[in-house]
Amino acid sequence: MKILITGGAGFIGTNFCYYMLKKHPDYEYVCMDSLTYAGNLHNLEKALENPNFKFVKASISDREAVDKLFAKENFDIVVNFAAESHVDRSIENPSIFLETNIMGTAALLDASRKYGVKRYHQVSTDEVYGDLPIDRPDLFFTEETPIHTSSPYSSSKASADLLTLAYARTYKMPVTISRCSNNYGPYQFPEKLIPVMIQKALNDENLPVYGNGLNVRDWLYVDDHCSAIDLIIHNGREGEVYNIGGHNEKQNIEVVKTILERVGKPESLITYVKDRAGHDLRYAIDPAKIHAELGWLPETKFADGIKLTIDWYLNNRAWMDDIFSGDYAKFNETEGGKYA
Ligand code: NAD
Ligand code: TDX
Repeated sequence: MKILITGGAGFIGTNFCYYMLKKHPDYEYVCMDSLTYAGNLHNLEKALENPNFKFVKASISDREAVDKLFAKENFDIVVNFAAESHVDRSIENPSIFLETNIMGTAALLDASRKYGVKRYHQVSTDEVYGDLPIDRPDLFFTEETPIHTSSPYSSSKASADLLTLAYARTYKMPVTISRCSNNYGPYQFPEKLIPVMIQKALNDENLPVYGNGLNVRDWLYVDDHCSAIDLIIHNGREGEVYNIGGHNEKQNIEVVKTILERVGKPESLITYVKDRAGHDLRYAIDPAKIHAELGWLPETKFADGIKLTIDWYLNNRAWMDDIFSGDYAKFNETEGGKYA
């Protein structure tokens, strides 16, 4: 079995590479990543020691490079993590989100079709459903919830989902889609809530909480996302969408206070700042379908996962320093070039 993992030098992709190498050591893996600011080749150093793992520096939007790779490798499965993933950046500059998330997905779908890939899996997000009211804890996103996006990011992800489903219907392509809630864990880039707060707390800097801090996110430890995708690509039904989430809803302010307590820093560091434009109020996944069909359940409770995550950042301060000094980008540039 040969699997293409796109976006494997980013947060979830990196965790997925290690999860799969451990779970299916006999498979062959190719990671394709263009190493944007969110990609970090250092993440994959251990994986690259494995003869079954290869890295290719290329963009999913580069049709020539994509075609060349597919022609050479004859993939059985494609798992597309590659994306621009940060909502705030999409508000500042939507166009790269459309280019990567929509046109890049289209290029991968075309190559998967041309070369007869047996399963194309699109990694999507619960943000395609928009948001839920804070005062209706009885409501959850199901796979039947209408698409109703709020940000350029979520709109680009929804577009990619619709394209993927259109290829399933029109060309009878064997596709699956997963829509996951907020992930947390090792290797998350320090622009997302949890690593931002850990990093600032460790440096005694103010912790910027958007708006009133009462927005709710449904947190999933990254390995639980990986196990769900592993099940879907092997046993999920073609043409289906699966929601992934573990009933771990927390207000942002609760998450921030938990981090401060764990690292022993005072709540006086919390600073309320201007709210995000169009800020989604609440995300909450109903994972009944993936549980019923594939037997998936998350293994890590938030209380345990957040400890594991904070400990990882404490034990890997060099990883964070390397990002803030900009050294990782230089490494991506020089080392990444060797894999072009
Ligand atoms: P990330 O930003 O940490 O990583 C994205 C990776 O994609 C980086 O390695 C980057 O270099 C690469 N990339 C970007 N543009 C590329 C291109 N044109 N060609 C090749 N590679 C490119 O993102 P993440 O948080 O790991 O998210 C991975 C996927 O999961 C995304 O599709 C995202 O929409 C989805 N998702 C994320 C979350 C979450 O909480 N982080 C939740 C649900 C779904
Ligand atoms: O500094 C901050 N302060 C703050 O209050 C940051 C970075 C975020 N926030 C808030 C905004 C959100 O309510 O925390 C919440 C989480 O924010 P992000 O980490 O930016 O994640 P979110 O916007 O919820 O989107 C994430 O989950 C779904 C991922 O970034 C997406 O890629 C994924 O699809």
